[in-house]
Amino acid sequence: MPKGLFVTLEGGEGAGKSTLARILQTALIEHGREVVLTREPGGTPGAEDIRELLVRGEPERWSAMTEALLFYAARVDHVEKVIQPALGRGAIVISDRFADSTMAYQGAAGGIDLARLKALHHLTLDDFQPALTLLIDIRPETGLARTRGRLGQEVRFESKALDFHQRLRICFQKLAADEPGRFVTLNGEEDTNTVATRALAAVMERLSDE
Ligand code: T5A
Repeated sequence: MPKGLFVTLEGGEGAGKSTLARILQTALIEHGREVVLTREPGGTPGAEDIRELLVRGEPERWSAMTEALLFYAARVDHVEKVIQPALGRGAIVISDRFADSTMAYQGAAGGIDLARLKALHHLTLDDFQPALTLLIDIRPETGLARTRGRLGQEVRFESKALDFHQRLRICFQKLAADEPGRFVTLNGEEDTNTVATRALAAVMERLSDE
């Protein structure tokens, strides 16, 4: 049986994570692998309910700490019920966002000390982390322009001021620099095919290492 691989996609609003996740899923299935495509916040019925609380409503509806606790409540359910079982049966799990989003959004951009968020992670999930994180790095102006005019009500985070989005970009870049063994950074300003080709190469390299 192949070994499971946990891959996460991270980046700011409109970076292209969902688009890339679908392309990777198709490509890896063609390589004969079971692929579980999932997302945060969400991925289980209970976590999707928590998502509704988080992504709708006024930008200042919750404090950053309340958000972090809600994200971790959803994350524990997601890890226990979807991610770990899939890894256990040898699947590749691709999650559109995971814990690095909490570090960037609630930490650097939201003002919570990263050490406190790391302690929350450890308390709830021990040292569980992705084997590979693909960071799609993009200027906030480019990403937000892509999502502008989108239909629907899930715009709570997109509605925050530009400096919030700039802080989280810098945080993602720093997280990647701090853990070069886990992160691969992709230039999200490049066209979709180029981003996908680089991403698939990174996943295949990681699979060959396992
Ligand atoms: N959040 C989440 C936290 O605050 N803390 C946390 O711990 C977690 C897990 C989730 C929100 O919750 C916050 C972050 C988020 O604000 P979400 O719906 O998952 O909400 O929001 P996003 O992850 O930002 O999803 P988006 O849909 O906004 O962005 P994507 O998935 O990065 O972008 P995508 O693929 O939908 O693409 C957007 C558009 O750009 C085009 C696509 O066709 C699409 O039209 N596109 C490209 N165009 C040109 N070149 C490319 N390379 C392109 N790639 C995609």
